[in-house]
Amino acid sequence: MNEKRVLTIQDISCVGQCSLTVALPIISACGLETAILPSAVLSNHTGGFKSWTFRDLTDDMPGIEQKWIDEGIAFDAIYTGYLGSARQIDIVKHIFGTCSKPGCLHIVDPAMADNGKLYTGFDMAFVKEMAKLCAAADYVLPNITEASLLTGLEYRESYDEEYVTKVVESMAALGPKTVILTGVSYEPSTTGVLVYENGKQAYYQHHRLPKGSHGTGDVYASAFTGALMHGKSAYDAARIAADYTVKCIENTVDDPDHWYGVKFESVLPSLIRELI
Ligand code: PXL
Repeated sequence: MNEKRVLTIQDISCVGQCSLTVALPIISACGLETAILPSAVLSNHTGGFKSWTFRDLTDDMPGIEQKWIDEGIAFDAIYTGYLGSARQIDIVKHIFGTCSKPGCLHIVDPAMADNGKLYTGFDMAFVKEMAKLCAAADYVLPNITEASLLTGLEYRESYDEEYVTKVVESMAALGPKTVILTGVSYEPSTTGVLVYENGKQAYYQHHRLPKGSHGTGDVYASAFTGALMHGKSAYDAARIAADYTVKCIENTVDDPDHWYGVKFESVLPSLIRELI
């Protein structure tokens, strides 16, 4: 009766273990009804493949939204990831207004950049629009590259706590209730997430594997959403999602052919045990 219904809006990269092919199975495995709104369809993601097809679904979104309004369909949480166009962001904000149940949680992963660079296909006009979506969110989950772009702060590869504090405070000043800054690493063997809420910071540090992996931001945000919808605090959800993401990477690093994503499927039981 009381099962929660989550909507996730992001692209379908048909191959590559990211965005919807990660979010739908992970959130469903957390025992939550999961609806999807694809923002675009790509043959494969843009991070390391030679080329890809890209079908922008912006024009389909208002019609889908209208059907849901007509049917009285609304959600307990809306989680957004990679969006296909700057124009789409306005539509997503509109969906926040029309398809949210009272108390609906709005979780925005501004998936658009990493390692100091925007992903292929994005520009500063998109970043400007994404900052507006972050303002409408309860929870935002940027990495340091995304947060620096969104706030106009200088991007730094190495940094101290003072810089990170400036980053989370500037993100919070955009308007979201809670900031979860991912990939905060002060030394090579560890990394972590910083949760900033009500003016207070809490850092969860964990083991850092030597190899970065594609799609881990999506795995992280999906597990975070699943945990949050089980009533976990932002900090506990951030910790559970971090532990799960580390397990996914550990499960993948020994397989050099599996460079395009992480093998999240076979370690799902560890996430489910934390929640159910
Ligand atoms: O995981 C982020 C992501 C999502 N969707 C597409 C991507 C990427 C990262 O490169 O290319 C299409």
